[in-house]
Amino acid sequence: MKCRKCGGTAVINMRQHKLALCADDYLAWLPEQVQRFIEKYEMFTRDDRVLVAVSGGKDSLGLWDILHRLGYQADGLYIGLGIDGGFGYSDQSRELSERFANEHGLKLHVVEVEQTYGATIPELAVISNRGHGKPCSVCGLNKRYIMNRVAHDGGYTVLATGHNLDDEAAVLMQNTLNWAGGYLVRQAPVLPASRPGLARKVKPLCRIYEREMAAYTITRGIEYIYDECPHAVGSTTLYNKELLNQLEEKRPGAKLQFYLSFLQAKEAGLFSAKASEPDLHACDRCGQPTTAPGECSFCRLWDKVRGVKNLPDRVPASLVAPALSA
Ligand code: Q46
Ligand code: ZN
Repeated sequence: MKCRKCGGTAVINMRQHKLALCADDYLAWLPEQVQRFIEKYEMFTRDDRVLVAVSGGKDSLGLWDILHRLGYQADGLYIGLGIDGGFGYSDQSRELSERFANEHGLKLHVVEVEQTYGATIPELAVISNRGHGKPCSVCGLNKRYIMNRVAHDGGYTVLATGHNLDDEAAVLMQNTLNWAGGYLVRQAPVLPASRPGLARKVKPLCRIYEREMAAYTITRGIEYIYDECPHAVGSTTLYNKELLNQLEEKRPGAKLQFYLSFLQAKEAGLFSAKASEPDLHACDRCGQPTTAPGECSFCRLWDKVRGVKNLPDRVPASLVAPALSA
């Protein structure tokens, strides 16, 4: 297969775009695409300070690399969840994130949940008895909270995550199967900061296929963790991704079409945001915006754990080391 731009040997063939490219042209093409979507969805500009949530995986490291190459001010945030899975999942992912930051001279904030708050995510799931034996619900709650806190404490205006098209299409499929109106209204490339204290959330890779990100990171020589989080095994999201891949196999571009048609339908007013924005106020304990009366769900979760584990009260004043905050 030949590169459509230069006639050299292609490293990737994207059937949905009818486009095959060689390594050099691909490494130039993908960031151009991402730049196009950043502008199209008005995600951020070069004046914004962007915080990229990095997990050590191909999507988040690839995103950080692309934003850096495009000239954005992008720092990283790694959240240590304390997940082992028999192969040191969290340790490995932290090491790869730190290596990438060091090699590129980039700033990485690290928040270890256990050191900061007193328990690992799997421990927290057992103690709190939430999530039916799966740590994903407490994990999601902690990640969202810590990302918001670091963005706020460090003065970042934008929080970028590495969700790719496959992630977005799989979630969209689940939300559609459930006709989960509230989630469908909020699923978007950009979630504006609804209140001071919340950063704008953006997904610059929402139109990039997972295999395109894998090809990018490999071609760029970025080392990333190949294994998924051990708790992702058997998840509905992975199952939906498989189904969508089968569809894509028969109809190249089907996944992209599914997602883009959804965005267009939203634009045309198919889903109304009438479902009223929930009222936010400051948590009594930590001050982060919350919809819950009194303390936010993060603080209530950790209160419970502190009681069981007899931990000292250790809500940190800031999650950003003073030397790192700008
Ligand atoms: S939620 Fe669940 Fe993920 Fe947390 S415990 Fe692992 S699979 S990392 S996106
Ligand atoms: Zn709180």
